[in-house]
Amino acid sequence: MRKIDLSGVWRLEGKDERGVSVKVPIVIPGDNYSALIENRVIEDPFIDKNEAKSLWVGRVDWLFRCFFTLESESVSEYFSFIHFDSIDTIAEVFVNGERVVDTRNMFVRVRADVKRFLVAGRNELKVLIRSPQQYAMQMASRLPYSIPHSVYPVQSPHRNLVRKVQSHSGWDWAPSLMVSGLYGSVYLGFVRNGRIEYVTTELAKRESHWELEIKIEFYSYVSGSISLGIILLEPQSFLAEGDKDRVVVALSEIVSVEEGLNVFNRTLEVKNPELWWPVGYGDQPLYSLRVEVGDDSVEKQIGFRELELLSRDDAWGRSMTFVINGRKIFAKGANWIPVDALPSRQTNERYEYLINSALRANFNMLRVWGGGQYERDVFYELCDRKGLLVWQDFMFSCALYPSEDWFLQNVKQEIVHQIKRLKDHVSIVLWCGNNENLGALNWFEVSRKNRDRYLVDYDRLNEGIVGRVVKDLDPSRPWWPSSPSAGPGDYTDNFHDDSKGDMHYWSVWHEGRDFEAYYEVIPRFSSEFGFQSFPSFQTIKEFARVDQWNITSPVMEYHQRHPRGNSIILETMARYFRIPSGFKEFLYLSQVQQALAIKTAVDYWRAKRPRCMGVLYWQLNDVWPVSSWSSVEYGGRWKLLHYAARRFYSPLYVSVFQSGKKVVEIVGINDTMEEVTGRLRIRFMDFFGGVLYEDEESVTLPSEGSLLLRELSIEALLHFYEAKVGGSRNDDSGGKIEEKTFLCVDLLIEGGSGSIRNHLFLSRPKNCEIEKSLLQVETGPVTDSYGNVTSYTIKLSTDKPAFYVALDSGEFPGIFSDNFITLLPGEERIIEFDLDGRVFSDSDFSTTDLMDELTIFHLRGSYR
Ligand code: BMA
Repeated sequence: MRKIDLSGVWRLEGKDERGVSVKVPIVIPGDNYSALIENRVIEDPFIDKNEAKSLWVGRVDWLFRCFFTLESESVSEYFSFIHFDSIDTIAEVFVNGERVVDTRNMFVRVRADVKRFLVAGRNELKVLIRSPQQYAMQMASRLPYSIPHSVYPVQSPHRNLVRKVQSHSGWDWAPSLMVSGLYGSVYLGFVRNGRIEYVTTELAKRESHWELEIKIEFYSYVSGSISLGIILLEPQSFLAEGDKDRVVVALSEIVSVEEGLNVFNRTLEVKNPELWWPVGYGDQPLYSLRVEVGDDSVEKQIGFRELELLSRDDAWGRSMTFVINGRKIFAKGANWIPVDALPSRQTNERYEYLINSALRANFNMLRVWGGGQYERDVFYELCDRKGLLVWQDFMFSCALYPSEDWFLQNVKQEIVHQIKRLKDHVSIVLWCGNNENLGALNWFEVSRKNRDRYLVDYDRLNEGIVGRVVKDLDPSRPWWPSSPSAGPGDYTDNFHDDSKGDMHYWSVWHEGRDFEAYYEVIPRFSSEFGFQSFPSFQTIKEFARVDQWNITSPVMEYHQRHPRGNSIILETMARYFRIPSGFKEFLYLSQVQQALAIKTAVDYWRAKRPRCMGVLYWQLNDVWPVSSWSSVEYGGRWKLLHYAARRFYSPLYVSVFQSGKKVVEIVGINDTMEEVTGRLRIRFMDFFGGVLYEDEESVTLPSEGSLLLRELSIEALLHFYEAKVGGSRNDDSGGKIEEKTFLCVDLLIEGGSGSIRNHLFLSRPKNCEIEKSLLQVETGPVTDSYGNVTSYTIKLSTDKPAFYVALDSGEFPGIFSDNFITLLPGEERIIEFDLDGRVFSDSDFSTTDLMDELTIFHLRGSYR
């Protein structure tokens, strides 16, 4: 197929709310907000309170216009069509003034024949995009009864009536930016006979081979015969350098086609393919499939793997376990929201960075959450290549939705398109109907009063359209009705049920319960739970001026979209910690608190494997600079939670917790496929660094399981203290023993493959009489063979135990090899600072620069 790529600089035209006309250049693919910022019509909405001044952009219509030139041959000798990956959202497309096609859904692909509208020479293309907010209001006024949705501090109304990213309208972590735009590719296609609409595959394992069923949908402009070719190639990674592509199977034939849509089904036999595995379990071989029909072709990457969602009655209720190639996978990861509130800023580099960050923190799964977007191709390609499993929601969230025909028919096109587009991505392991819509039936007065009516609406959409299309088009992939839910056929609200299905356990955040409340539930699969923190000082500096550097300042509160967010952070801090002495310490401690909350849950739930088989916290990333539940800030800085996640998600891990009883449990966790031996070192210490009790023993961690290694009674620990230090447990010289001591547990893996440390306070940190410590820091550069500085080492030591030691590289973006550390006297920690993949020559950046920018926080240093 010949393509004329229409991306590049277009014109954007509109009128602001006062009727003043705006005409600016816009880069396509891209969105109107980004063009208006670029051309200084509006100020960057991520800074200060500028968002409020830009809301008019979503209330007016916008015209996207470009010109292109065609040779007469293209016009006369080919059939031609226009293609848009995504038009956001309510739009009409015109070629040379003639209306070509309409669309009302940014999640469908738009293709339309244009041959009769094109001329040789200069042509004009216009896309008129209506105000999404006005459209939503108009549709709302036509509804027979109200259909509510969750509402956040800055909110565009009736977002549930527009098929656009739901969080564009504002969320409890997102600004309200009702963007319009054209995303992905925009091109004109020229073909001699017809175009391939979709190529999709189904894999089936037979006794001696695999069957690869290929379905080709070909839209033909003519009737006659045409060539059809299919070729499957070995994964690139299997080829030695210089090898030619190795053909696994190929076929080529002449087929006859009728004008209109033609469907061809072909089955290839593949003997002993190399299996695709999630990260940590094996490799990710991808076979290339190429299909050619006439002069059009499609190429995709195929992975061979078996997939099952084990949902079986058992002693605890009903399981929810992903099984891949026969292996039960403990899923670890987080929820994924869009990379940026402004689509123009969703660059491939940022996808790659975030996915690498997930992998570096030992994730094996991401949940593409239903209030965001079906992700861009690059996302799924990276997940396929790197072995990151994807839980894929359909894009409905925290709302009730209409079940009228105009809406259902629109949604149906979307679901059909997205399944055909995505189903061959081997990383996707689940289709999930929506986020929290089942639960939302209980959120609104109207639906509580008339649950029947709204439940019928819910079911018509969710099972009648979404679920049915999944079962028709992708029968071998598991269908999960909603997150959370107890599973197919169950319409109960699963928020508080840990016996079956997936669970969103929000009691610690939304209900203000203690972190220990996590010990009250053992979800079968925890798909959401979270705790907020502030972003780093560096990120705050990018949106708030110096007079706003206070957590209750107007700008700081503006960049917090949970109505009680900052209060919850503060109130929790007062329960667990001593109030920090300054603004930066506040930010630091909020991140410690967040990491501790999530770690409490993960330490416990991982220890409960196989009852619990998945943990995905809320949320990996941010769409703008904001105080939120993310572990990676807008801009890419890792919060302390992300460093904590790297440790608490590591395949070999030691959990330490006191779940209510007067006993500390030490549990070894091994997610790998091999038994592992190591040494367990337990130290019961005081805050001067004195060891009150010490024990070291060999341990064996069985593969793919968890094992209780030791139980230590608090009573016994108190005796050790009394025996060593003297005095009684309630002496009047100052507090209880629990407030003067802590436990430090190290798991040293045999064969030098590292160690894991965990520590436990026996009382809340604010009660602990932690001694002031003096931390020593030395830095030095690490160079590559060309003398370029690629990273830095930071040597840390202390004279007294130091907790939650956190390095902050200030202006320099980068990732530390370790952070959020428990440091004991007498030991030295060498930490590498990786400049985020960038190579700096000595002149750009030096040890002194790093020393100047480096700040070290630790718990005792955060208060006087
Ligand atoms: C969950 C999510 C989001 C929300 C988050 C924090 O329920 O599904 O809707 O942002 O809680 O409140």
